[in-house]
Amino acid sequence: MLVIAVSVVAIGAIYVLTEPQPTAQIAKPLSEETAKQAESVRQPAASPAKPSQPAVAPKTVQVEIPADAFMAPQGWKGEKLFDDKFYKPNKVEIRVGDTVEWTNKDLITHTVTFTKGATADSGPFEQSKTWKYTFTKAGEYEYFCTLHPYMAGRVGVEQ
Ligand SMILES: [Cu+2]
Repeated sequence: MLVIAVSVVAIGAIYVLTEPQPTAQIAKPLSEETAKQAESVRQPAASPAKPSQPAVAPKTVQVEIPADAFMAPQGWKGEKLFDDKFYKPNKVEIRVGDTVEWTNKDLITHTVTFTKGATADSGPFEQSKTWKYTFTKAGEYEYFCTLHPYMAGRVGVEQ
């Protein structure tokens, strides 16, 4: 009697262990089919977008306001001077979505104030402080320092 009871329990245990297997086997081909479908949906959408918009991660470009940038050039007649002495590099070429970060390495406070392409204005920022701006539209940008109006720089933004 005990032997029969043990074997009934054992058979029951085997049945419980083996019972879920058919379900797992049915599930596997289904998920493969779903993966194939997802792939075929993904492919046509990805290929037309590729040639016109290469995936380039947005970057941040550094521009420095060098030491002694505040010094007015001799014989200055009031014009804007696009020169590495003031903003270095003086012309930056970037893409839409990129950011330019200016760092003031001069002893004196300066500004980055746009006169063309944007209306952004850093306001005065001190030595070793930074200011950054993200360009969301293509175009030619110009900026200067309101405190030292000979200081000028450019940013070219491509699509
Ligand atoms: Cu300045």
